Amino acid sequence: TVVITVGLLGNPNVGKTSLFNKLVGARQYVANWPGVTVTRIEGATTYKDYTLHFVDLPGVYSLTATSVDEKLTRDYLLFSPPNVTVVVIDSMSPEQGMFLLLEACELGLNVIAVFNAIDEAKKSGTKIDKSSLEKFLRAPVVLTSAHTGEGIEELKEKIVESFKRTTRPIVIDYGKETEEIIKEIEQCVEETFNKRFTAVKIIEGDKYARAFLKKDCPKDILETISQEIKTSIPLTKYEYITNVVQLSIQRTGEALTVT
Ligand code: GDP
Ligand code: K
Ligand code: MG
Repeated sequence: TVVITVGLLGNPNVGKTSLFNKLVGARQYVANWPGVTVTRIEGATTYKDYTLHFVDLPGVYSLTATSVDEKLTRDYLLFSPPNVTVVVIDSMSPEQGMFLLLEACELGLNVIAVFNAIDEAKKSGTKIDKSSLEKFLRAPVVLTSAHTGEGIEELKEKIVESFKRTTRPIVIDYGKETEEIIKEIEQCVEETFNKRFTAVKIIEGDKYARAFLKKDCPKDILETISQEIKTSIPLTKYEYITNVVQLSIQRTGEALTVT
């Protein structure tokens, strides 16, 4: 059969492992990430003519690598990208997860957005407009519950569909001044998976991304990056997300009081 590799990406505590267990059942095993003692959990399930091979990735908040866990997840996505990346988002507080989703789309990964804990969202009166989210995020959206099993079969189907489709990175416009610096830095970056993504990460202060700067680039190039430019990048992403949430997710007063 054809094997489709699937990475489960998401913030900590959003239900990645619960979904993973629901998807693969007992067909799972534990390995280690190369060179470190962090466990790596993998497992497989059969769907139609395909074997879906899942990797439960360490939880992260962004694709900027500042810790070992973050670097493991990020390097896996950069250097051995899965065929499909499922970004798991908490339906009850989706903003932080959508931030990660947007970064995965910028990197150019083949992404599916999963809004999990839909059982809780329904109970609290939160209404999620799936087709509106799909329009703004330009990725398939599946609403799931790892507790009730809702959406699990649909997710498998969407994984196969995504596998058959090619994707292109989302390009966010960071504004004139920031875009000029991104272009300058891009000139100084070695040929990578996605030079623009690397340049953006360098501007954001990612020390691992800086390793991709060419040896002959002007020494003072990093000094031209002001704090304002640096912080404008995540701010622009959050502005975009706030707008999408406002247009696609309706939270009742009751939902807002849930902690
Ligand atoms: P991970 O850190 O992303 O792997 O998250 P876990 O799978 O460990 O889940 C974190 C917590 O959320 C656990 O207490 C789960 O029982 C709970 N949880 C996960 N998925 C769901 C869901 O779909 N609905 C509800 N109500 N709770 C969930
Ligand atoms: K939770
Ligand atoms: Mg987990």
